[in-house]
Amino acid sequence: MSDQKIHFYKGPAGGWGALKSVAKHLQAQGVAMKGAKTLLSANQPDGFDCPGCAWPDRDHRSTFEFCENGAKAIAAEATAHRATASVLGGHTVSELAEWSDFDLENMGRITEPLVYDRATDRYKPIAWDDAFELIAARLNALSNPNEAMFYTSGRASNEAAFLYQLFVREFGTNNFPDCSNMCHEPSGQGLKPTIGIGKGTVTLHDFEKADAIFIMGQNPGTNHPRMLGELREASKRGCKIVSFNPLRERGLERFADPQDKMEMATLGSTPISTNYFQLRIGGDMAVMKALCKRVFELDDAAVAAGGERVLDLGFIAEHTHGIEAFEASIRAESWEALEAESGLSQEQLCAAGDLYAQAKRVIICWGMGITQHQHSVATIQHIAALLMLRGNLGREGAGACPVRGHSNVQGDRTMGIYEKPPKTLLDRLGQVFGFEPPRENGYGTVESIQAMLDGKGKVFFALGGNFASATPDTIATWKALRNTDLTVHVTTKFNRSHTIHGKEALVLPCLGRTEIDMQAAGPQGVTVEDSMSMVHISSGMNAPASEHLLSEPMIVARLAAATLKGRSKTPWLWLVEDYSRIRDKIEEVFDDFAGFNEKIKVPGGFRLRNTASERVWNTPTGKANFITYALPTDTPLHQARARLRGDEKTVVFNLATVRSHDQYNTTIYGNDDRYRGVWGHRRVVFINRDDLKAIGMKAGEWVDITSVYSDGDTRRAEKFVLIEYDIPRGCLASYFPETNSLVPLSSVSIGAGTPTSKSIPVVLTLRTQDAPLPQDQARSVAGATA
Ligand SMILES: Nc1nc2c(c(=O)[nH]1)N[C@H]1C(S)=C(S)[C@@H](COP(=O)(O)OP(=O)(O)OC[C@H]3O[C@@H](n4cnc5c(=O)[nH]c(N)nc54)[C@H](O)[C@@H]3O)O[C@H]1N2
Ligand SMILES: Nc1nc2c(c(=O)[nH]1)N[C@H]1C(S)=C(S)[C@@H](COP(=O)(O)OP(=O)(O)OC[C@H]3O[C@@H](n4cnc5c(=O)[nH]c(N)nc54)[C@H](O)[C@@H]3O)O[C@H]1N2
Ligand SMILES: [Mo]
Repeated sequence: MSDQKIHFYKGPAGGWGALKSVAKHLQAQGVAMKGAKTLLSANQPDGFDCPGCAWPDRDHRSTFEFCENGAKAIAAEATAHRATASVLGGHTVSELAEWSDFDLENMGRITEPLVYDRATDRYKPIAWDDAFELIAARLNALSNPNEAMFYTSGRASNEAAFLYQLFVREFGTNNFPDCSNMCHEPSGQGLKPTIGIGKGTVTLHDFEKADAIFIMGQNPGTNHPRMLGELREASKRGCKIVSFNPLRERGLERFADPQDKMEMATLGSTPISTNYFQLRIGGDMAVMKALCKRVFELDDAAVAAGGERVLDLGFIAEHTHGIEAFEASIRAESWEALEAESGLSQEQLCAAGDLYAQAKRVIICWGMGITQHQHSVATIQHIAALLMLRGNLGREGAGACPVRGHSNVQGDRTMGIYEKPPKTLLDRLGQVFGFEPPRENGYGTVESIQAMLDGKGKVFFALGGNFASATPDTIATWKALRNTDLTVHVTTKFNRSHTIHGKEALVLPCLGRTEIDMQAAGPQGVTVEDSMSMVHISSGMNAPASEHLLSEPMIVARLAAATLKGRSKTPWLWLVEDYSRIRDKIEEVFDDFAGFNEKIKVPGGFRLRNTASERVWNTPTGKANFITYALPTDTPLHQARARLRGDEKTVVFNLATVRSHDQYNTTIYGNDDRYRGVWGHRRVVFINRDDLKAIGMKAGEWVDITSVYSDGDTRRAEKFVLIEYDIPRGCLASYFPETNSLVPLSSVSIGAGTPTSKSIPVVLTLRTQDAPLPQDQARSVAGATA
């Protein structure tokens, strides 16, 4: 307990704290020397793409762009620790299942393929050929290809993803649960019908030109640290940076660039946000509506005064559809309702609207604080609408910027990892590879879990990720996975999902991004697409963690060759001798990749065509569409509060599950959350001081969290310590994956199926048996001073 403490983090984001943290992580992974060299190759023209996040690289310049959390991700992969077959086989899987995520991960890189042995309850080595034959036999024995699910985590390269989707479709199904289903799916689903493309429209160049950058529901200081560099530059030249976040986040307040000698020497830093709006969790649609309402009001005033119009009438007339109905719906919303749902006052909302209207060029960025709610799709359509009102799309310095998570999650989708494939893609695949692709839509993530629960999903195959930990409704999901006949995980390290297995189970170790990928034609590079549609090559430079590892493209190719023997016309093993052959095929299927192998020779690669940024609208109307949607007043939170009204003692809170500074999704690097002032803890709940008083609890006391849904099941997460924090009343925050058990499978965003991990109605109950933390340690004043 002695190393567990809570105290205010006074420093800026970045700075010396970041450098110290990296040194610690490199040392812990035993990679201090090799690690330093490895870090210098991150995001370099001849180096590898950092597996940390999907934020683009600035010009691939020769200086190393320092990123603390990128460094941690790289150190985790380049670790000197090895989970050899004898290390893993030294424990039963039941024993390993009791270990923490941190301890599982910390065993290090897996060195050879493993198969679960039921008799001894242990993983033991298996030859690669035998592993592929086993999977092929089980897949081919299914009564229907749709009984198999093929998960992807967004680190898979374009080459691996392309082969994977081709294999799965030749096998006969579109069941592609994907991490994207839990992540930015609503961004794609929201933007596609609105602006005709399911991606963001901006590039880094636009960040240099914007007059205002709005950041909604995103914590770049932790999750996209290199973005802070752009924001810092913008802030220095007077660009307004307007944040909407229920929590005070250090990285959105101040940033010291570890590469700026002056800032480091003087302990100086640059303020990031010029304005910080602490809205209520789930209040973003109300905020977007309020900003639109303000724009209409300002425009009315301009008309009355005979001044310059606030609406961009030219853009609206030429490029959009549906303004009349949209305007009517916005004008009909009352300020009272918008205040109640956003948790911001009319004055604050109007001030934010004024900031928007005063800026000529505006970028709106968003992250998981926007996408993991019931009404995320509609919220994102309102973000697009707000941009459209002033022509902030397809023009320099302006646009939509959904900030993607995994380093190639956007590329995987581009390559066709999608459970609802467009007909054009299937037609093309069929032509190029000479087969008849399955035409019915497949399962996404939540649907796959349901299918496995219902006994309809019998084989679960994962290309990366940690499905058992990343998904909601933990008890149901684990039951689903255990209900299968076979689980297979392609992975770099041992994780929770490998302990929650089917009747048979395989763990197949692959090369990581940082490693040399040697094939028949020599060392191979792979390609990735970042958040801004830039595609470039990534080549590893470290010796592989073990001589038995295969690359992901090779694993997919050998599996396909074994499974589709005699049925497939695709030259699987020939394609992986030289990945430029795979890229030639990608080019044959996707027109936007014309000249692929040539284009990636240019340092920094090339940008995929982005129609919306050219003001070409691939929508049924041929225009950018204003989509109207009434302010929701019947969410699970409203329902829970209505149901428990009258019960004086029970307060229903809205809980958001977020990332700490020391984790990469389900990979836990450590137990500190430096910028939020938490040290040595993960089981914490951030709560407002006045709420603590109202429920008669104190900071440092321990609680259980129970979610309140109407399906009759009780979902509880136990033993969390209360931390006083600068967060609006009625709102709580806690870390994922510890709290995933609270979200039922049925609670998903409308139109995208994303689990609603950022708005969980919950109640807190005191645990009396746990000794409270000392008061002074549990009182966090983080943010309160800003
Ligand atoms: N180091 C590191 N980097 C990562 C990751 C990681 O785990 N670690 N994960 C990667 C992945 S896959 C992703 S998707 C991204 C995730 O990056 P982010 O989108 O930054 O993810 P989160 O930490 O989930 O939380 C986002 C923010 O939303 C705020 N928030 C919560 N609820 C609401 C709300 O209702 N409205 C608003 N406006 N804000 C809200 C939270 O306070 C938090 O600051 O990062 C990627 N990069
Ligand atoms: N409650 C709650 N749940 C969430 C979220 C949330 O905010 N709240 N966020 C959601 C989001 S945004 C996402 S993207 C998902 C993430 O879901 P996933 O992508 O499934 O999870 P990760 O933790 O990123 O996966 C980490 C694992 O990937 C494997 N791995 C690492 N590198 C490689 C590699 O190069 N190749 C292969 N084959 N494997 C590798 C390692 O085994 C590691 O343990 O979680 C979602 N779940
Ligand atoms: Mo994500």
